[in-house]
Amino acid sequence: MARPSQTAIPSTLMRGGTSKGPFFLASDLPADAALRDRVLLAVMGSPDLRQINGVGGADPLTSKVAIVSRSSRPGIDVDYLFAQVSVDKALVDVTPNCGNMLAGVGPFAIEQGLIEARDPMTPVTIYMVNTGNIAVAHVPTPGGQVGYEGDTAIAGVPGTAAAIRIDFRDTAGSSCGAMLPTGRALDVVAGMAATLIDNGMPVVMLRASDFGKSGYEAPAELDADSQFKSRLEEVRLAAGSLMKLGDVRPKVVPKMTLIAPPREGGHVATRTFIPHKCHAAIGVLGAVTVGTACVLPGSVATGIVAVPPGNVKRLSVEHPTGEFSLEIEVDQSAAELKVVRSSLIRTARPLFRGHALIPASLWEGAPEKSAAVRAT
Ligand code: NQM
Repeated sequence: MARPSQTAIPSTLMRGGTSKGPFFLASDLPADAALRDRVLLAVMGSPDLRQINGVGGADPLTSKVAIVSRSSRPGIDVDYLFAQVSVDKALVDVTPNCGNMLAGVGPFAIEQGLIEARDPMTPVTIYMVNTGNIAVAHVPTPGGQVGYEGDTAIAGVPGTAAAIRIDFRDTAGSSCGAMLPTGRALDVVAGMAATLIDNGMPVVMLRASDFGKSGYEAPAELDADSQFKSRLEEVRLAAGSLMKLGDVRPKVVPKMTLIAPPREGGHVATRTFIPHKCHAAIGVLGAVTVGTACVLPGSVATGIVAVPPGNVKRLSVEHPTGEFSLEIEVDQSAAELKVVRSSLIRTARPLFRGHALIPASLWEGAPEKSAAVRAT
């Protein structure tokens, strides 16, 4: 019998928040990380600006992959590994997390039978393998089935859907080892005043006005300014080593956020680079980290953000397509501000269920499943 020319890997294409990409069970992918990355590049069609030979959407926000498995860690339901697949380079970066794809993890895990749904809501405790942090997603499961429909709108996604509340408890220093990797709320990096911070996502927060920008420009306008972009990259590379991230040239962290005074009734206006392209909105953990920097005494946000009083701070982070609401609970009893919890709302939806196909010459499939899942 002729050998199949394509290997079929079970997958669900999902929208998670304002991102989209294939979700896989870890057991359906190669265990070896280097081979797994080659398989993911083939699935997405990278490297290629149009990702024409794969299912990637030719944008960093739609060139993402979630890999999920049942967890063996005490108190944890599932493990979630996020992979950012570069569009135009043969690179897969598992350094950062993605809080948008995270919104799809609970529904996917329930529908794959990794956890049993309760009625009317199932809390799913997720270990985020990239950073070693834990999130609890509250998935609506009326009648024991994932309910996707609802009346919650999130900026950047048309229409409404069921709300998934996500709580983070221990995200400080997720990739940098400490919330403030330099020990300071304010640094000068390559000549620019900056707050280097990591509360779930390494972020370099800068004042838009210091770059001669208003901070309200359209993403395309900022992306087209090559002089500004190379200056931003200069700051990013210098910040990377200060943030204990090493040589960040091949990495998608730290993200770069320009801030300006709010002008839509929120607390701060943002333009975020992830890290080379301006985000249409803002990432989830990116927003949590920017929000944390905003409430941090002495940060670059001083004089720009009016910090709400009390320990539970509700913040609205303005971005190019709307705003991102979050709640940050802080403990201000010690000399250094401590974040106790961050919460936010996302929505998610499965878009397509089936198999992702890759050339069998690259990988012949998981051995115990190969007969069942290979396509001809
Ligand atoms: O910050 C984009 C996104 C993200 C990541 C990025 C994210 C997060 O919007 O948690 O969600 O920062 O590359 O999906």
